[in-house]
Amino acid sequence: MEKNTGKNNIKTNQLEEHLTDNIGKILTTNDGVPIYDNNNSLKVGNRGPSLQQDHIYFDKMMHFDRERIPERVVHARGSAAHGVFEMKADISQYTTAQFLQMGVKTPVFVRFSTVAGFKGSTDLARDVRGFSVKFYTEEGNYDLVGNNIPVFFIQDAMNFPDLVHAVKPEPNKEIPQAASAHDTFWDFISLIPESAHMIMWIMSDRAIPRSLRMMEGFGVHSFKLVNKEGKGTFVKFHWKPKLGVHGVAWNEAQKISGYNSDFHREELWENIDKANFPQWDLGVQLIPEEDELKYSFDILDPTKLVPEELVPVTILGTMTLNKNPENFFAETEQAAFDPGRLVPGIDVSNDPLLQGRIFSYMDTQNYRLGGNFHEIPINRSVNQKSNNQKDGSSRIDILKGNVSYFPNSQASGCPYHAMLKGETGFQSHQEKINARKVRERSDSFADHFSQARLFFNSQSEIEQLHIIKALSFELSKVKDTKIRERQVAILNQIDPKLASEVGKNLNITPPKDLDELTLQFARQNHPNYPIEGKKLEVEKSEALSMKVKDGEGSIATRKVAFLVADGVSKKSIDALKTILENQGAEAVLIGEKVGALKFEEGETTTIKNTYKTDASVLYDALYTPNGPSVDTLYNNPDYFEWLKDAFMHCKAIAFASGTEKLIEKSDIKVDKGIIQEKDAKEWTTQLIDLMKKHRYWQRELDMEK
Ligand code: HDE
Repeated sequence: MEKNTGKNNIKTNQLEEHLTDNIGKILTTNDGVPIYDNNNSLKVGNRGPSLQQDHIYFDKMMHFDRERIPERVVHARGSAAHGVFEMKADISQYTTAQFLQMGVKTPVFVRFSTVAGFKGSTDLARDVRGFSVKFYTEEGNYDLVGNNIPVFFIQDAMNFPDLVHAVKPEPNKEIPQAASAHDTFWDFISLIPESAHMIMWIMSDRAIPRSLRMMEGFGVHSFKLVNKEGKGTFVKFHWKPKLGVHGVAWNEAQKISGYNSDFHREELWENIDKANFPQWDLGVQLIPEEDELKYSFDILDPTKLVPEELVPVTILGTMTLNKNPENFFAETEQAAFDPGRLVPGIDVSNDPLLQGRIFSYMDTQNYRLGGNFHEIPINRSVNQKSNNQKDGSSRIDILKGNVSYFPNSQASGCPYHAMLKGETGFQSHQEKINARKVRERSDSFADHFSQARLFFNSQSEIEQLHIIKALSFELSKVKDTKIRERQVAILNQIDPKLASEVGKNLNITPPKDLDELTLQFARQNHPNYPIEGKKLEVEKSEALSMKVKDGEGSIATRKVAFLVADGVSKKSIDALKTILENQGAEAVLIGEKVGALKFEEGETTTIKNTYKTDASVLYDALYTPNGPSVDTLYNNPDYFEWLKDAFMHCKAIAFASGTEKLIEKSDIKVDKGIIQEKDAKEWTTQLIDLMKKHRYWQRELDMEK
């Protein structure tokens, strides 16, 4: 077998061999024939009909007519980047996987996505985010196709097409786009109580991330690591972002969708471009095979997580995204992820959702990209493939010789399989199974509410409030009152306070028991439903909350809007700008118009962003410097709109001395999130500390009272 050399080194990306540009080149047809005139089709006379013999026109137009491939049914909207994963721990006792050995650096391609929306939909939809990582390992490609939420809606792949049909735009009118707040979604969810845990996550701020760079990632299912003795260990994969986990406010998300529906995509691109390379630590929870049945939940059930208090996360290494794609279509659109792309040393568990995924992804890629999709540069393994396949649509590699079968003698028995020469290759974990063939669901999957409750109990006060508000928003948009009631009955099984708060907003008194229809559905899987679950080992789990602990957090890559107008004091700007920049944050001047801005001191600078082109929802904090600009801003209604939104979204808002009349005229109420230079010498430190906590959420709690 031809193997790549240079173990432990990042290999030349396969893409580079295929990169081209057109600088200095003549325009040609796809067959390389130079084109004389690229403006005019061939006609009979310069006003006459066009001719069918115009092969130059056909060459161009036929390609254009085929420039779209089917978009992914789910996860259609995505953005991606290249990077590297570096292993910094020794887990050789658990796995033989080459890329998981200490010190190995492996190139990766990572695609983030929303699930429900079409390819052109907004980034800020309330939705799960896909977090797919393709590791180009020396033993072939390994894909960890995960999400930013550690559990899933359903337990068996059989229900997946129905879940997706329910959340997608309703099929009669194709409305609403990229939204779960509609009847068919909640109809399905309210009949499937196993979705309760996932629903809590999706209604939390995890589903409206501040940035793709500020999300956790999870493999969701239990997988297996396999060592050289063939022993398996269950494993759950986690990605922990170095920038922390943060969300935006729901009202803010809706506004960002209007101001910049590419918000996440753009800021991922820009940060990589500016060398602010996002990083995640890869962590694992390892569960010995002997402990498979030890817990109150079934580790094969994808609607359950393993609390970190029970099995801590061990950090293995770090992934850095350091290069933007050169071409969206060739790379991001044609990237084919598949949880069945496994390498020796990693195997699947029997999670019925994962088992179903193994089929679906390959099938999808064959349909979307054709039977030789693995030859497309972004999908190629860095370990040369060598097998007997030669044919199929859009075949690129040309295999020499007359042999396309195994075993053969004509090609000296090549390619041979590993066992023939005692080499290593992929071997499935040899699990022993002795059971009947059935279409059934294990009763160990029947506890639908304990972990939903664990999640709710583990949230801070503001996070709980956001879940209540999100559920109230979504269910208010549902027109069928029966669906609303069915769902509130489910919420009541999770937590009576949650159900009564949501109920109040919907004018519903929470029903004590689950609805008959919900029970009917659950009993199809578990005839004795409801089944008393085992007591959960923990009542709270700190890792489930996004709350930033005191003394932690970072403001790196955060954007602070400096609200200015002609005459602003440069000194007042510089008082904060350098301090922010030293912490890795960015100061952006927002002016009344693009072009030159005059400072009080006489110099000028260039304004690129204005009160009208941007909005406060696109920034993490605001600052108003002083100078004669204050009088201009006093009469600018857009300025006050910026303040109002930032205040509503619980952002830190700072004011230089001499800007007090602006605060007085505004709608904002001075609280601990409003930082005034006149109040304290260390006002800049106060601002930074507040920004590290991401938001001054107490403001929202106070407004509720
Ligand atoms: Fe997927 N999923 N999925 N999914 N999924 C797809 O594959 C599917 C599930 C996830 O960036 C599709 O290439 C089934 C869980 C991500 O290109 C499709 C089931 C998790 C991506 C598909 C699930 C995911 C996909 C659509 C239930 C988290 C984006 C296009 C059995 C662990 C990959 C494609 C990318 C994409 C099927 C459930 C994550 C249709 C049948 C659970 C991140 O094949």
